[in-house]
Amino acid sequence: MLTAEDKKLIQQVWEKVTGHQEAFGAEALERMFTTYPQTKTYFPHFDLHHGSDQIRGHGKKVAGALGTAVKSLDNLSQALSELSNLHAYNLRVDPVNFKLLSQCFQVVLASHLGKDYSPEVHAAFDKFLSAVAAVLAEKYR
Ligand code: HNI
Repeated sequence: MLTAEDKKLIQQVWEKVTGHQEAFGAEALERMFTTYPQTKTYFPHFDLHHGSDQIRGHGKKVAGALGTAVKSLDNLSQALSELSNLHAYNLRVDPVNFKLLSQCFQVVLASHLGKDYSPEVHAAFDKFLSAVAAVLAEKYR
């Protein structure tokens, strides 16, 4: 459950991401593919070389969806419903992978935002990403 304070911190940190969605999203994906190579199996149709158009394009989509989620903190299930259907019924991404991408996204934030990614912000953003992952996985059964 996100507290009012969590929500405030999440919205504040997202303001700092604005303008870097594509770069941050792509870096998170590249970190995931490098650190957890098994995740590459979901993207056999992608050029996974550093900085490829597909990685950048997909990074922008993923970060865009997170931005939508930030705007809908009080009704995440509704806001991400289509995406939840897609991941559960079409893509069939094993939910363990959501944690991996979440972790990589947090490393991106920590390395770019430095001091602004304080322990309190980290804790709030971690809760947020867990909530997003829970919604993306809720249609699996
Ligand atoms: Ni995910 C497509 C958002 C986690 C594999 N994913 C999308 C799209 C968005 C998105 C947005 C594009 C939908 C569209 O085109 O309509 N994905 C998210 C978010 C998370 C996430 C917000 C978690 C925070 N996805 C993951 C994970 C994997 C994953 C962890 C696998 C390791 N996603 C995919 C694949 C596609 C995808 C595969 C289709 C890509 C394509 O373009 O073919």
